[in-house]
Amino acid sequence: MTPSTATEMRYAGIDLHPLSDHVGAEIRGVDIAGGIDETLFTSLRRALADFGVVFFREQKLTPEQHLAFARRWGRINVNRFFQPVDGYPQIAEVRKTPDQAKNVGADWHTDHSYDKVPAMGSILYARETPTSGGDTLFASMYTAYESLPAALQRRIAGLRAVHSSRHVFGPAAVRGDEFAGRIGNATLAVQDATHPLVIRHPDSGRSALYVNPDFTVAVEGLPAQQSNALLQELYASAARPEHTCRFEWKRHSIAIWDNRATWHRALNDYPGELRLMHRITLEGVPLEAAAQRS
Ligand SMILES: O=C(O)CCC(=O)C(=O)O
Ligand SMILES: [Fe+2]
Repeated sequence: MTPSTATEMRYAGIDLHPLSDHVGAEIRGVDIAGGIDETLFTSLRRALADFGVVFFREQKLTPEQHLAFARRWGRINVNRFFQPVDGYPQIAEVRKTPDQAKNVGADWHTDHSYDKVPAMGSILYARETPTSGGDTLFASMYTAYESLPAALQRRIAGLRAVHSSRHVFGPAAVRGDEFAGRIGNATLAVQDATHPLVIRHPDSGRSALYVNPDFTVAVEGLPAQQSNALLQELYASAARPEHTCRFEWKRHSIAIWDNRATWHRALNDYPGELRLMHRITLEGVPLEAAAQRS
């Protein structure tokens, strides 16, 4: 069997265009609102498992159709901090208006890693995009792990890290009024959780790095200085361009990503313009440590 035949069988019914070697693929020829049969959905699941994030373009969706698509993937998780869309408590609004300077998700992160059972992923839909800019970057946490020197892989095997929402969404977070109306419920930012630094991905079984600059606050059991130095080393390595892809949104583009396999970061390079996204988040499962190599 030629590789292309194998690829065609693995992704039956979809036209897949990778954005980079390791992460991100655009899927063409799928009409989400028109309905997705089981064969097609199996191919989409495989594409997401293989690429960590997949993108579709020109999908005209009502909030109900966005919700129906999300329910195909799993149970919906309601984020407590994001402003919901009017009339749709399960859909979070990710908005930046022309007068606002800061955007949401500007630094590399994995959503909800502060939860004991972190969200599986999100489905982000572009309702309004700026004339240019506002791309989102994604990084593969599989290659972030696999590319680490063996000695560093051994060093982090078995370690756990503390993740928190307090310093980002809590009352003490220095936000001024900049995020008023966009981020709220500061008093609910009480979640801390610990997770392995290297997880066994619950679906693929592959080892993935699971720390991120926004929400990881410390490596358990290490003095602060060592913990910070280790995290900074891992972040610098993970964010290397060869682990990333970049998606240029157009109105009605939609992405689904897996938080256990990727990081993401939203670029803020469209001053004076509106960008409005709708996000539905999916429930995940508890995360286990990757098996340690002997
Ligand atoms: O606006 C984006 O591209 C992503 C923002 C973000 O971090 C999120 O929705 O989780
Ligand atoms: Fe995010």
